[in-house]
Amino acid sequence: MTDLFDGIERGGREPMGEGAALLRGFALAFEDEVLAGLDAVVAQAPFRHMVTPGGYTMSVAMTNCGAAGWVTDRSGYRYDANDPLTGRPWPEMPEAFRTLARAAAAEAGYPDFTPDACLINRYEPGARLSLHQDRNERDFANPIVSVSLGLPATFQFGGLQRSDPVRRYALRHGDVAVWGGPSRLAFHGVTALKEGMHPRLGRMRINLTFRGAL
Ligand code: MD3
Ligand code: FE
Repeated sequence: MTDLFDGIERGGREPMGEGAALLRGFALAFEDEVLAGLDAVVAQAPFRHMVTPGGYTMSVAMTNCGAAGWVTDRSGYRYDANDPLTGRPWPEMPEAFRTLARAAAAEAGYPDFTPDACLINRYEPGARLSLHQDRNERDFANPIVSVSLGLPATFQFGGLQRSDPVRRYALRHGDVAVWGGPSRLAFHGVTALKEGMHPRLGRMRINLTFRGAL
């Protein structure tokens, strides 16, 4: 960790919690390759609104790439090697995705991160993700790397109990957050996306979350 300076680390790094770091604009250097990779993935595995075990259809549309993908349906949450829509393996993780995730993790102090799953979330205005923990992965020693693209969102970051107070952060196009150590199991969520138009992505926000799931 670099020195703290008025709560903001040098080099555009902001500490969020122990083991977590927000790398402002880190993905901008990879922008064209990442957007091309996104198009390739979505052509093979389209965005869809999954259903929670409780029977609610999620407002966030999702797809995946990599060896495993996160899915939910009436039977529960899990990682699956196959896309339930097609019955075929999820698309391969684009090289630019893997390179970006590894570079961000290393920058945040996790030099050996090799993601095997990338969950891709698409938010249109009004879509939200309520407060939750990510605990379907086998080994919580791996960090999670999150890349924000398109419209800005308000990210809520709490503690290890749902009732803990949350802090809010604006996540903008190109921001990358890395969550490891004690932050790995923190409750977090995204408030309803505001209306807007992004020059590259239009009326949406895309979030890539890279995980070591297997
Ligand atoms: C903190 N996605 O996919 S990214 C998710 O913006 C998810 O789409 C949000 O929460 C999004 O599960 C937030 C930031 C994030 C992702 C995973 C975390 C923060 C995290 C896991 C542990 C702690
Ligand atoms: Fe999450």
